[in-house]
Amino acid sequence: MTAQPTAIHRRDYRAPDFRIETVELEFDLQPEATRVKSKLAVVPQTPGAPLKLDGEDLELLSVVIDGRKLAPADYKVDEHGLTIPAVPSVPLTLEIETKVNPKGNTHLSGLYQSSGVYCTQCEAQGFRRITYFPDRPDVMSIYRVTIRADRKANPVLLSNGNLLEEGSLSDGRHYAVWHDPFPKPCYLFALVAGDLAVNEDEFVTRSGRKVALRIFVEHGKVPRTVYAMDALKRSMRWDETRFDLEYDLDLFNIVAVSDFNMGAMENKSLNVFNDKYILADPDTATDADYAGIEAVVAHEYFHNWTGNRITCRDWFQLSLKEGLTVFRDQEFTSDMRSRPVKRIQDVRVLRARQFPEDAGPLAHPIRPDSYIAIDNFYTPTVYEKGSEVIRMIHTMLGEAGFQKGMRLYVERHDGEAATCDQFVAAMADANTVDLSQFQRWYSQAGTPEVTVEGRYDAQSGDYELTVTQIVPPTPGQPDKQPVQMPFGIGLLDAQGRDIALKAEAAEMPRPGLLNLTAPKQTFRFKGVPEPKAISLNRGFSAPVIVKAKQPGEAQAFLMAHDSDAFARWEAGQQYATELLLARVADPSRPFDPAFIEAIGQTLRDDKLEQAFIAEAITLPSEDYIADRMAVVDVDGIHAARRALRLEIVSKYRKQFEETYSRNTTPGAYSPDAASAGRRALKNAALSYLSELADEEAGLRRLIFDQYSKADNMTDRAAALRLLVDIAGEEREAALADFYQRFADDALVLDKWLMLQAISSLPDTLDKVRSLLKHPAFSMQKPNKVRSLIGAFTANALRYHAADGSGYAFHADRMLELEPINPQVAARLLAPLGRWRRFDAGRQEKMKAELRRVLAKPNLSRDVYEIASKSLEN
Ligand code: 0A1
Ligand code: ZN
Repeated sequence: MTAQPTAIHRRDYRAPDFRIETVELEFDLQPEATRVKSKLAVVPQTPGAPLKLDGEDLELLSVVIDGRKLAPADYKVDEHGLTIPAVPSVPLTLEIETKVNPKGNTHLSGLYQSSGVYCTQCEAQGFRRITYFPDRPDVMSIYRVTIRADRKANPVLLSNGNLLEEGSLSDGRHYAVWHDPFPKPCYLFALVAGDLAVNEDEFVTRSGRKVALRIFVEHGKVPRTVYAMDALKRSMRWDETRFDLEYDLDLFNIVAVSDFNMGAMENKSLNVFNDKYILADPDTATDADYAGIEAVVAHEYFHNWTGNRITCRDWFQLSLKEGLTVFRDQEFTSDMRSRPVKRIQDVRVLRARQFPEDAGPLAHPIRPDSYIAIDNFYTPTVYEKGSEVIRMIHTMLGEAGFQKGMRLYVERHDGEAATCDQFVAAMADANTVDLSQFQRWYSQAGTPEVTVEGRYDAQSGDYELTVTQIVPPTPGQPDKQPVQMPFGIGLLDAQGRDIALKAEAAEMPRPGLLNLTAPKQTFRFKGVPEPKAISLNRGFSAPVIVKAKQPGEAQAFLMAHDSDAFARWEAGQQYATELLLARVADPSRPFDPAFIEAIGQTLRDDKLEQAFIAEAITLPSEDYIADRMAVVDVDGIHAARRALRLEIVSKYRKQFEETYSRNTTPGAYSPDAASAGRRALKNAALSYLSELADEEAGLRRLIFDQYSKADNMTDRAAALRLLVDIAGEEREAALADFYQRFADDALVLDKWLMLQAISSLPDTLDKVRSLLKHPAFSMQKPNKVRSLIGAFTANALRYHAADGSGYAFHADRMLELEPINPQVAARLLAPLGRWRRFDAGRQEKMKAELRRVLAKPNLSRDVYEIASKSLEN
């Protein structure tokens, strides 16, 4: 039995004992035996401290200090690294040679090959899989990198910074030398070598710097990089105008690869992307894919300032760069597209991914206190809740105040490795405000619950609002303190207009924005007309769960009249949730006609944008309903949601048909937001109509026709999404056709795998099982694993089959994947940890599978952490 992995604690942070001023790397690339020479200018900071370097899966060839080769007795090597006990306490030169195997590297961390292309992934701790080094983000160095490789197989040789030199070598090899003038932590190092095609463009910064832009992809894929290039240029301009941040080098490179553990990576001037977030054309990418590309290209570009120029002191500060950069990419999308629709979509994602995490065994604050494997903390909490926390600061300070804070943050910390506290301090100092209570958002996990009660006194005309908050206990944090939050509200009069509200500035710093700080607060609004309805958490100003009782009538009124678009959507979601929960509890209970009526009104309202209507008529997901139940009733939820959809479509069939044809506009596909909104609405209408398709051959034909005649992937995939739930010849014909059409397009086949895995049909697990053997699937490729196995675990109805077959299948696959790619296995294991939410029978089965995973000998730190915490908490 190997020792159990131990946790690293935030409180144990100590400044590094050694600085590394410069790093000179030389790579002699060979698929299975790459030699890496590293020459470090080491400056000791703590006299007498041993020199400890991280290293993993390396073959050490030699160690030289100041020109003297060390004997094996002079150092110690184990599976975690290299220690040199006695080093001079003056600056020294350390030279290390190692050998690595890129081709055999299935972890996709460090230096690996993806379809024959050499590439690296060093965040968070991949650099130690390339050479021995103090692998921590507060060690920042200037890098000079020489790459030597076979010219024919690898005409393109890239690393960070500027190209200094290139030329030929003997034996058909060539070389390139790169130099990055900006000091950086080793997690931002990158190297790419291979045979790639390129899309070249140019951007002129506002101060006149010409930047060469290049996107490298597989041969034949250049036409699919047009949208990504456009998104990159818009991102660069936007960061100048909105954040006053300009690009700082003469070139910016992006490389897209097919095998990648995450979405993309912000390595300095050499971003590496998962193909999924670069490649798009109308035939192969959906509107959602285009939006994802725009957001991720922007996100990685924005990291150049928030992440690279100012990086993290230690990995506990991850949200310093990620929460802030997500906030920035969300704002970018909001400025490019529809702000309310973007907000709705972000809140959907937060509720679908982050709220469950915050309510489960893996709950952690946006700045965690401990971890076993840092790779497990690239979470919805650190990213999406992290962004919500930044957004609250933005809401409280306003755009001008927030930008003042950003300027001070950059002025103070450019070129440094900073902390979350320092970010908040810059915001507070620049605006002379006290954010000390607000900082609890960084240390407390759990989603706060805010309860609101209103009372109107007809005599005095006073409206009294009592607001209480509790932050629920989470693993390791039984007692919580109240947090400060900006809470948007509005009272609507009988005509649906906002009633003007006055209160003290400390209570309501801006009209309609309450400053919540205490467990219980009462706000009084004097001399107002009796409100017809109250609008709460407008704009989703705080990432909380709101509990308020309003009659269905008031909710329907908000659905029709709220001046805040987000709250208008939210009223419909909350109303639907109540009705669905009641229906699950009592399957004979009818749905409120007022809700159905309000949906009809929304559908008819031609002042609303199409994308908004599509969101507003889409019922909350099965998972969202499940999160509101003490014990999840998977089948009951599925049945209730279908029943409500059926009732809606039965009443408004004609309107849905009209909506469908009105928004089916001929003409060339364009990915812009307005066109995408029309397609979203049309496909939402088709989705409602599909509820009748089991019975009506005509509707099945309509869906099949959309599938087969579509001139773009959005419409084709939307139709296929509906067909996979409808047993019959159309389903089989469409799936077969889709495979035929896209048999040699890996990215598109991911959709084919995913759609079969999320089907609600009873034989889904059997299908998924047989797809494991299909040539379109591979356990070595994260995109494939996520599309088939990850998607299946998100299929609540089939994954949670009462006999436990879904759980056993899941655990089996994770045990297979774990030795190949522990990072991805750990991420995909999380659904088993939700066992507390289910009935006793399912609980036992889920726990048994977790125990089976945990019992595997030599389990990776990554999987060990998720499995053990899932069982303990
Ligand atoms: N920093 C990247 C995400 C990323 C994180 C970890 C990775 O490997 C374990 C790869 C990428 C981002 O935020 O885009
Ligand atoms: Zn990021």
